Amino acid sequence: MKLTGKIILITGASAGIGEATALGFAAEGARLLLAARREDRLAAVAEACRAQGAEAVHTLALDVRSHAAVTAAVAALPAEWQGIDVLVNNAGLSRGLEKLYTGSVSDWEEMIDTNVKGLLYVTRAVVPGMVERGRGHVVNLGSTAGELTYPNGAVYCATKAAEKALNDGLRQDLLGTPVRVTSVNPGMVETEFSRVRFHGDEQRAAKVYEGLQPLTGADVADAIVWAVTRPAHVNVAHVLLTPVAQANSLLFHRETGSGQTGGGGR
Ligand code: NDP
Ligand code: 8X3
Repeated sequence: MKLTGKIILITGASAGIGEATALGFAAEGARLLLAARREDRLAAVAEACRAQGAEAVHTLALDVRSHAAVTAAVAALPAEWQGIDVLVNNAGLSRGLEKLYTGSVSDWEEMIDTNVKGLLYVTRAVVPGMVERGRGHVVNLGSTAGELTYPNGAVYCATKAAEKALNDGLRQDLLGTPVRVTSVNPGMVETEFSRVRFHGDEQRAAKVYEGLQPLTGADVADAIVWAVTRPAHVNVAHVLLTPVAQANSLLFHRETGSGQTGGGGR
């Protein structure tokens, strides 16, 4: 599928995987709707996307945790931006790495509100239009964390297990329409993810990637653009990609030692 002129909405486009995905689609000549909370960062990504070849870019300052804000933002899109062809549900985060029985309730709420409810709100606002127009593709960001729970990460893992269920359910519910649904499930990707998880503790974040070569946002963006550019009759259901030094969400090989288990180093 060619992407020239296609409208792609990416949530969480101000950093990391979302930013790289925006640049990946920009290089294909798409029209980009970039959403996140940090407007200054969105403006910089928009500029880079224009330079990369995007046909047009429109930014949306949006907190996906607010159902009212999501609904209003999608309804208020200028007419020329209403016909969204591809939705990338990428906005998400982890907070904390703690035992479930002593974890922070506000961290849990932030993860569930963003990763599960935010994904639902944006999907609910955008997908009916795709069905009406008879075209569309939803790409959801899952994770190795949704396939196998790791110690101290149960709530984040649960949000990604929910993403897997929602991805599969949406694909079933859209059967009989031409709208496609894909889950892209990366292992460790070095972005702002761990800094956010550890509430800005840079040293702790850097330790997560010590001794192995993690994925980059661009590696994940490649998989997303690939899934979206398959012929219209092909639905890529799941893509699982990890660094070579990661077997699953529990098992890594770090150059400083042999294989580690138990989520060590996160
Ligand atoms: P980053 O922290 O680098 O980027 C997260 C993006 O999400 C930012 O653009 C942030 O923008 C946005 N975001 C967070 N909360 C909200 C919100 N309430 N409303 C709108 N936007 C929001 O992390 P990644 O790029 O690594 O993560 C992107 C997705 O990939 C997440 O769903 C994550 O779970 C998933 N993932 C990440 C992996 C990794 O190892 N990094 C591996 C597997 C999956 P802003 O703060 O400006 O709102
Ligand atoms: C992010 C990957 O393993 O750091 O989903 O949780 S992990």
